[in-house]
Amino acid sequence: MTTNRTFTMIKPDAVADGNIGAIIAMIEEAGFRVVAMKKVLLTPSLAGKFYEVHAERPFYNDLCAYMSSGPIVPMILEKDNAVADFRALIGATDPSKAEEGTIRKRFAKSMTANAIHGSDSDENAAIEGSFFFASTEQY
Ligand code: IDP
Ligand code: MG
Repeated sequence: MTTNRTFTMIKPDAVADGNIGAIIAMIEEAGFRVVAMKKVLLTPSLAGKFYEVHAERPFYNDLCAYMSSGPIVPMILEKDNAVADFRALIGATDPSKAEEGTIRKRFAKSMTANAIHGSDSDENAAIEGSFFFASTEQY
């Protein structure tokens, strides 16, 4: 099943660098509507819970430390074909491989500090959105 929603977080490096506005401008210019948004500071334990699927990966501890190192901006976004179109907009995980015109090409600093998250499936978009937002039906 295809839904028209995805979930994203502007990560600590991009927030600290003052790039919230520029990134949201790219997201809106690409045709996404911001359904829900806030700014939060995760504890390492909450970051670990969010990235639990990566718990066995060698970069997991660094990822949890980084994702709790400063505030992030989680958002639920809406657009036709949202999950796939948003993955295309953010670009490759490794910024050295991110395509021209993508958010990570412009803002990511490293494989870990790569500026932004994008859900990889409709199922995960729903799970990740409900991690941060109680209910978005009314938006
Ligand atoms: P994605 O964010 O492009 O979906 P995932 O493989 O789901 O990439 O990894 C989640 C996050 O973990 C990445 O965005 C990045 O911050 C970090 N990460 C992934 N692979 C590596 C790695 O090899 N070294 C360091 N950090 C990594
Ligand atoms: Mg992922």
